[in-house]
Amino acid sequence: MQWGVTPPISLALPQESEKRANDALFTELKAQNTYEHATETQKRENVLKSLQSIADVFIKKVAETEYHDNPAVHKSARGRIFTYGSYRLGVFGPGSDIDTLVVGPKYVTRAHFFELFPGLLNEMTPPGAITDLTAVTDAFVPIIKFEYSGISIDLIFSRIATLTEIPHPSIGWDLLDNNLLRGLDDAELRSLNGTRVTDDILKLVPEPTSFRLALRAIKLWAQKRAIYANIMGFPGGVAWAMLVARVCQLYPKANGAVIVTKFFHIIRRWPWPQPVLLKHVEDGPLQVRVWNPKLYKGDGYHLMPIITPAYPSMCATFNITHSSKSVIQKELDHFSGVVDQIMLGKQPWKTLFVKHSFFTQDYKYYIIVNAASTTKENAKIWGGFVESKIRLLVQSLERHPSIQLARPFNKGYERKHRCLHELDEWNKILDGSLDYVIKDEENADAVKTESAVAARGAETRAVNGTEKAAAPNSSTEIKQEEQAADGAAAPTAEAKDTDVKMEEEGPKVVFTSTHYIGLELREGAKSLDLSYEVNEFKNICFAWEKYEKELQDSCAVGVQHVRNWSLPDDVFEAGEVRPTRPLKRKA
Ligand code: 3AT
Ligand code: MN
Ligand code: MN
Repeated sequence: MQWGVTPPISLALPQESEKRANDALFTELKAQNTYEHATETQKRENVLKSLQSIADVFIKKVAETEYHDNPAVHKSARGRIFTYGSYRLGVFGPGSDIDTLVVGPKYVTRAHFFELFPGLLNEMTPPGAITDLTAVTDAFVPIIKFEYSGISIDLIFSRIATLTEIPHPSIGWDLLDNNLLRGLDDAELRSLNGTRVTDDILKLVPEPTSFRLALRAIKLWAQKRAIYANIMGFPGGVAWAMLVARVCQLYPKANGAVIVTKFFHIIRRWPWPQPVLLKHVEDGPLQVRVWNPKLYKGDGYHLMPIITPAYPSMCATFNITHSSKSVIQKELDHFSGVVDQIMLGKQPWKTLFVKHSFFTQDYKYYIIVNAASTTKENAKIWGGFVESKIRLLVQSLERHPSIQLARPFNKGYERKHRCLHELDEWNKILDGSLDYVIKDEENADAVKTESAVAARGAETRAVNGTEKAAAPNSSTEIKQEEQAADGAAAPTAEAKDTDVKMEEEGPKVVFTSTHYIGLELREGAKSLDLSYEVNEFKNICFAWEKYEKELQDSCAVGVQHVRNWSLPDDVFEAGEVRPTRPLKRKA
């Protein structure tokens, strides 16, 4: 039998040494804390059982109002819970959420879900069990998020428009039948999609145990290397899962350790933009778009297409940019050598999971994008929006003739500052020097520009327990620069502990979320003017309707560049060596 779209490469069973390597991998993954304790997993199962009961009551409630004169409908009214994401794939760790889907019959709508489910959650669980509940009705995938006994839950809903009754729990039922999608709107289709894709992936791998072990290893590796983040233009969890699944199909009898090794060798040589497919792309009963570069020009631009198996197939990696592709390629090349050493017993598995050096070594120049707000709530909304646009900035930086590579760090930093300025000045302050000319470090003018950046950074530093904010003073620029060198425009880590106190006293509190983009310049590029790219990016941010209507008075965005030695303290971990400024030649 053939798994996937080509015959297997090898049907070999693991050799003794490969079995030992597999055991060692399992041991290392446990040591890296990627597995949670069995009692915690039991807790998750109980939570899911409870959610199933709540879903049944929810559907019954709707049945009673919509069909009050039809007891037959009440009697058979029930819902069904499915999961997707890492929980469904069996690769969740201690910090994972449970991605959960509630499915109801045709008369139950998303509006019912948002109206009734939060109340039922509170009524049907012990007091205090449900916390931090937020409902996002207008999201791409509408969602209710909450913590249930300390476990994060992402809860989404879809009805099945062709069913008046959800099958009895004694009947095995999945969502893989394409006809179940008939009559649904886009949000409902997307809500069903997560479960359909994960279920399909599991069906399309020959040996789930090997798949899971290998996927845990690859996910941990990708996280450690900062190349795991869909929103930032790297593969997300589903895309990494599909890559590993494809390798499993090519080596149906291999164990996890062998899959990991083959993963690096196969994916490193993948003839992109040829897509990674787990099965042939299916046609289906709906008038919806299915990934097809022959039909849709846009699909032809995907650099590393990894295609979801379930109808309607989509590209899970449409976000990938030239830079992220080249970063991923470099990582694959390097670690293909490392895994070979590991399989030869010359290196331990932990060398695969070594941390990235994004801030410590990789770049000389960094772009800093700051989204700021005077309220925590708006900071979340505005920060999320700005984050979703970083990729566009990265793509426009990539088009700049002097830039070889622009790599966003995979996660943002949330901070809290005290600011001596009114917010209307923040758009300027966050920009640092207000110009984006990066010049050769020998150039005296450039050094001056950078001091200005750093000095402005100093003005906006947060106050921590030991240090009060230095009032800005342009005549002591050099001194402030020194101060700021260890924290330009960023507070130190301790600032978080003093949050409460800070809010009550003194100057305005400003919340920021900050993203870093590492820049590699083309050979010979001595100076670089990024004002066009930066303004274009800011205009995109300022053009957001919600910003214009609601956020303008409380939110700001700024972009600055810094040298590696001016990065803030809190991006470095204890024991990491931060870049230092080379000693200046006295002229
Ligand atoms: P964790 O173990 O939870 O960290 P995961 O793979 O389960 O890993 P998520 O819970 O973030 O990751 O996501 C689960 C799925 O939800 C993956 C994807 O199908 C969907 N999803 C997550 N974020 C988004 C998004 N912003 N837009 C669309 N789908 C998303
Ligand atoms: Mn998850
Ligand atoms: Mn989730």
